[in-house]
Amino acid sequence: MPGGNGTGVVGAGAVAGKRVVRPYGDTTGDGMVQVSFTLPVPHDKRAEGAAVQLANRMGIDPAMLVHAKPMSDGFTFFVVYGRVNHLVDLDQVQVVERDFPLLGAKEVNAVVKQRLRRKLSVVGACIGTDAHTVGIDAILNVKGIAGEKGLEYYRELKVTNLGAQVSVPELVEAARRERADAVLVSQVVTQRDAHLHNTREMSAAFREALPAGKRPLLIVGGPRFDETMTAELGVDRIFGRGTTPGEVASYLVHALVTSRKAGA
Ligand code: B12
Repeated sequence: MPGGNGTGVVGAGAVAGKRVVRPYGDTTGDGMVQVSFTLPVPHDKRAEGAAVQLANRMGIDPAMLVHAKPMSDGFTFFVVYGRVNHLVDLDQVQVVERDFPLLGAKEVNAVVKQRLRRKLSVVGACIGTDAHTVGIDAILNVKGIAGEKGLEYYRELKVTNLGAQVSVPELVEAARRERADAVLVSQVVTQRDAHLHNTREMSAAFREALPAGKRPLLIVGGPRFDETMTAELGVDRIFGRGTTPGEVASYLVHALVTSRKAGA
């Protein structure tokens, strides 16, 4: 790693004993970052000045405008490079770490067969108006992703993939019909926080339709979710970009079989 000193303290300005980092651009700890954004203004000198002013207000000082390109009538795209003085204390960073073991397909099948003694039923869909099915298909369909086969490949999992633009009532109905142990929902479009609204609506509908203990495990995924928001969204787990089917299968086994009594 550039500038790493092996002690966990990286970059100039580090506070003794703390794992503190600042961005690296040309030299260790110089704090240099690059940001890009679009402003709703035609490309001219004033627009470039506005981009620099915005960057300054974001804490980038000095800010160098390195790229400006008209996007369409009345819009300009900018790239700005410059220094920030912010530090990041790695010990204060909150992320969701994987808290379950990663299992292979054979292990997943064996645990489900031996301990659940029936197939584990999974129902998946893209809800709302979202038609981005590539992500949920990557997790559910046999073709999978990143060299891993999807959940349909697992002999002891019964997968029902409802596809795109499924309404919440349709999803709840399918979950009942399939006696779903887990419901997997994908949300890719985040405009106006659609993914958050849709997820809250979905979890509320399941809470209303089924009593606690009869409710399936609720899992949502998509590239722009904050994995720490499970309680706020009323779901059991959130998976972000780069998720693989193996991680999801392992989590299902952990949450539904090994960490609780079968049938509970
Ligand atoms: C392909 C694509 C489309 C295709 C979708 C085809 C299909 N059948 O899916 C088409 C052309 C239909 C499309 C349409 C639109 N799209 Co589009 N699309 C994309 C694109 C290029 C790739 C998305 C993708 O397939 N990624 C690959 C998959 C494998 O990754 P993933 O979804 O992140 O999934 C992984 C993880 O997130 C996770 N995961 C995802 N879901 C789930 C669910 C569970 C349960 C779990 C466990 C894990 C999980 O696991 C997956 C595997 O690792 C993105 C841009 C981009 N590069 O990301 C834009 C993008 C998503 N689209 C966008 C937009 C705006 C649209 C449209 C609104 C455009 C328009 N004006 O018409 C429409 C909306 C259509 C609709 N009603 O939803 C925007 C969204 C912006 C935003 N803030 O929301 C993006 C980001 C492009 C952009 N930069 O503007 N799109």
